[in-house]
Amino acid sequence: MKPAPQATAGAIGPAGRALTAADAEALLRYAIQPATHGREFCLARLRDMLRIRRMEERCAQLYGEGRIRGFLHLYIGEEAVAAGVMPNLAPEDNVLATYREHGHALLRGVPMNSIMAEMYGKQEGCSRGRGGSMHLFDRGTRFYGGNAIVGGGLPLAVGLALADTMLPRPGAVTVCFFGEGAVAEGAFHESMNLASLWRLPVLFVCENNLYAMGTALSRSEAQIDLTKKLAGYDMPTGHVNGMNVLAVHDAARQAIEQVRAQRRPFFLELHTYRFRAHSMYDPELYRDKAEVERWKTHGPIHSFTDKLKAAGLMSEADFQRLDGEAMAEVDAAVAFAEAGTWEAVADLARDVTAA
Ligand SMILES: Cc1ncc(C[n+]2csc(CCOP(=O)(O)OP(=O)(O)O)c2C)c(N)n1
Ligand SMILES: [Mg+2]
Repeated sequence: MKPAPQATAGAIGPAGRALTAADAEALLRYAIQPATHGREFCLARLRDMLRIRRMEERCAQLYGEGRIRGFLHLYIGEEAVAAGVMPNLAPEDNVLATYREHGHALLRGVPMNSIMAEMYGKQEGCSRGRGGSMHLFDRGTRFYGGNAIVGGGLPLAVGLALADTMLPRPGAVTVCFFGEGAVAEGAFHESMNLASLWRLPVLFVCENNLYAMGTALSRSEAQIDLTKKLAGYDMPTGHVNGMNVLAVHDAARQAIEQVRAQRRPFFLELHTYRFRAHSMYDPELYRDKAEVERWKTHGPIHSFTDKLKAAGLMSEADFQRLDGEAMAEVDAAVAFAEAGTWEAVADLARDVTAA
């Protein structure tokens, strides 16, 4: 059978060597063309990113105050990835992500109230307070986690897509977000092989933020052009600037249309960067402050805001309105979580089974 065409929308990125500062600049210069997408669409994407950003900034604050405990991995800096991919999905599609999944859950439609209550460990949370930050889960929106295991979502995505193929649920697509650190896992290679061999409708979205905890990709992988790894699995690939919400959207739309129509997987690599530490316990000794600052100058929210204003599609008043709405939603979610209830001690063994 003739191989599927490769995604070409903004296909740029490093090839087989460490990402240099010049590469990063080239990635980030990829043109944003808001006018072709229209004012309402662009404002909706900005709103999506602001909702994630304001929610997570408050989570960081609440963590410092001891209101949220356990692990907390922030997506700040990477919002354009979830905000670009998610609008392309239909209600019947499945979504999986990692422990850095607050933004994915939110944009998939999990209410901010139930996300915040889950962060607190309250039983009004989407996982009844038993999952916490890393295990957001919501059957209603087909958001199948949240997974603390690196690469853990990949075999689950293959299983969901296999079920959709066998039931069948024609037309349904599974989208699995994961970090570039997962490519070092055996489960990654097993999942890519089976998804391609069995022609399963999965979009694999690799969020390449260049680091897996403190390990730079170029220190752990012989081949850092990740799309090349997929040649071994005969899987079509694309890669695009993950700091540009419109570039992400267009590449994801093309990829999802292809997965939906051809019923075979696609690997989409998005070049992005996290602005915060890996988790709340990370002294960040593995990267220069200057590198972080350089990426911050291309932050997905303010660079998009600047472009929208320059294109005459948005005023400062529009921005303030969107931002104010996001902050009000966060205030309400925190109040909801604070007023939530702890699970009764008598219930603790519920759903626990022993063979
Ligand atoms: C199987 C497994 N090995 C190791 C860990 C410890 N660990 C947690 S996060 C992480 C780094 C993963 O990096 P990446 O996949 O790039 O995602 P990012 O955190 O950058 O979003 C590691 C090694 C784990 N959770 N699971
Ligand atoms: Mg990473």
